[in-house]
Amino acid sequence: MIDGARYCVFSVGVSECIGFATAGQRIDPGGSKFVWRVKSADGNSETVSLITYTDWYTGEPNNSSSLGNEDCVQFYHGYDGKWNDYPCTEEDCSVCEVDI
Ligand SMILES: [Ca+2]
Repeated sequence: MIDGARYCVFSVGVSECIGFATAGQRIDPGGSKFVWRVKSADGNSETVSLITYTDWYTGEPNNSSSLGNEDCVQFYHGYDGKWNDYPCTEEDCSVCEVDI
């Protein structure tokens, strides 16, 4: 059986990804407050915590997309892996946590 987290790591090569979705999400539309929304392993519960450490790329978060509000957080390859806010509706590679 392949679990979702491991599958996303091994099915998509890192070199194919220009950005990685995270669990970060804006909570004040157009503002600068973001939280981590992390689901439990069984998916039945969620932990929400205010993001206090940030690593935004210069000028981010800018909420500037023509596609809609940039309410999700990604690690963006074009920004040396620093953070970018981008539309939650955009497909992206995933950051996964796996047991080792
Ligand atoms: Ca942005």
